[in-house]
Amino acid sequence: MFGSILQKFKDGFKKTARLFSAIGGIFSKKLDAASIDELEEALYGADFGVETADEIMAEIKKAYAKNKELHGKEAAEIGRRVLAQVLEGAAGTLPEATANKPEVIALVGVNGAGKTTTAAKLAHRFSQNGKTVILGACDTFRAAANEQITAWAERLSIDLVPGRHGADSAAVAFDTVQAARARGRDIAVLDTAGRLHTKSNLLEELKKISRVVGKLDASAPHHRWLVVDGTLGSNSIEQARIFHEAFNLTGLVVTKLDGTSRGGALVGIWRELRIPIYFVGLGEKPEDLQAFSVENYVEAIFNA
Ligand SMILES: Nc1nc2c(ncn2[C@@H]2O[C@H](COP(=O)(O)OP(=O)(O)OP(=O)(O)O)[C@@H](O)[C@H]2O)c(=O)[nH]1
Ligand SMILES: [Mg+2]
Repeated sequence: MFGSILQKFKDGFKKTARLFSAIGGIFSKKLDAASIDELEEALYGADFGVETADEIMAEIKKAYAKNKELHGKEAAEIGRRVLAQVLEGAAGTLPEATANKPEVIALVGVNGAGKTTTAAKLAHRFSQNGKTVILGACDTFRAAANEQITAWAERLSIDLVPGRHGADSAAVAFDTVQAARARGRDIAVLDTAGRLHTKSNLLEELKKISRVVGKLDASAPHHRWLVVDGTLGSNSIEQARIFHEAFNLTGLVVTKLDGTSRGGALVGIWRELRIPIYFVGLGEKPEDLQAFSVENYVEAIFNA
């Protein structure tokens, strides 16, 4: 079980992992000054952020100064250890037994981040785990949004409260939570519209969704997760900052980590905002959503 998740992580992070193996197999031979430089460059290039890259390199250089025979494998081990320390506590976990009925999860983020895909993947995952789920098509902004999520819901046999282009997204959110209650569903996942995070009307719309859902259950939406494109580097930190300010985020889902050699930005977000990472997207298929695990992540990155 654990093995296959790790493999999926490794497969998903192929490009990130390849970044390290492509630079001359640093981890498979003795270190030297040149490979230390290469490693440093790779760490910066992968968007871990200067602080984290520096901390990793400082430890590796210290070990190398003490032992000029240091093997790449040992350097990878140091990398894993330092990165795991930086990410300590970063993995969010949902309790097995949900506290609220329904437990409301609102997904927010800029356009194209992967919200709709993630909503479908989450619904699929929860229902595979024996939970009853309902999806709310609260993106009433983009013309084809309702069709997109409806197609997912049909394909995965998930209950959906549809939206309509131009309708009030908060009303759809309200109807979804109400329907979840009436039908005794465990979890309601709200897909929302994406727009540039610099557009305040999006943030206002999200706040309204929150307020309106709060009329049914004062503590809802219980989870306010930012879906962020993991390939965007430091841009994603900026997005996280803005959404967090407006929406008091409780978690992150980092998507598209399968297609990037720069999968390190989540480290910077964690460092700055301390928002736990619940899931990572490692592809476009329903099952390509993995619970985030620090151990798996550092193992996939420092894939010696
Ligand atoms: N490779 C890969 N592609 C992904 C992943 N998650 C989403 N995508 C793709 O990213 C694109 C955008 O995904 P959507 O789910 O439509 O994004 P969105 O945030 O809902 O976009 P808007 O509704 O326009 O705001 C689609 O082509 C998805 O298939 C992932 O983890 N890996
Ligand atoms: Mg969408």
